[in-house]
Amino acid sequence: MLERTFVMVKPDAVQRGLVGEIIARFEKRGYKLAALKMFVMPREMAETHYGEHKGKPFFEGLVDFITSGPVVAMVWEGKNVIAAAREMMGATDPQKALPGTIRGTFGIDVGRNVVHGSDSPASAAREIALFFNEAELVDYDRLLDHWLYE
Ligand code: ABT
Ligand code: MG
Repeated sequence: MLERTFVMVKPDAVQRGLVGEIIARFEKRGYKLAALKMFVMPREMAETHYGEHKGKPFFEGLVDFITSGPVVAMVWEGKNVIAAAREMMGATDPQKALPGTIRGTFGIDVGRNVVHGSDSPASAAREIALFFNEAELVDYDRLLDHWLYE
């Protein structure tokens, strides 16, 4: 029942001081933080992460952007968290993202869309394995789960 997804605060949002705001939304919703780290993504890792877009006109600019400064990479855990995180983030293009979503609240352009979240269970598994090793995925009990799940 419990899923894990990969969420990343992109370099634009780190620069703009939105790390806490984005983490807070997942915390307040009730999702459980399973891993967290900040680093500048090596180019090779970025090309692997965005491999599905290789050859597209925006690929080089996308890799330039995502490697341009620190990102905050996270794993969030909970019921249906993969789809829920995508809904919380809003559409890829912030112009099309609903008000109240992360991108609809904080973003303007598609190439500066603030946050990343895995788009499927297969992507989540692949991305978590790309960014974290087993020891970095922290397994712990939270006493409040009883108040979140019926
Ligand atoms: P990511 O979470 O970054 O993967 O975005 P999302 O899954 O919502 O959207 P996709 B389609 O995976 O876009 C990846 C990044 O490519 C940028 N992009 C996308 C463009 O700049 N122009 C385009 O026409 C498209 C389709 C937006 C995404 N990220 N950033 N930064
Ligand atoms: Mg994507």
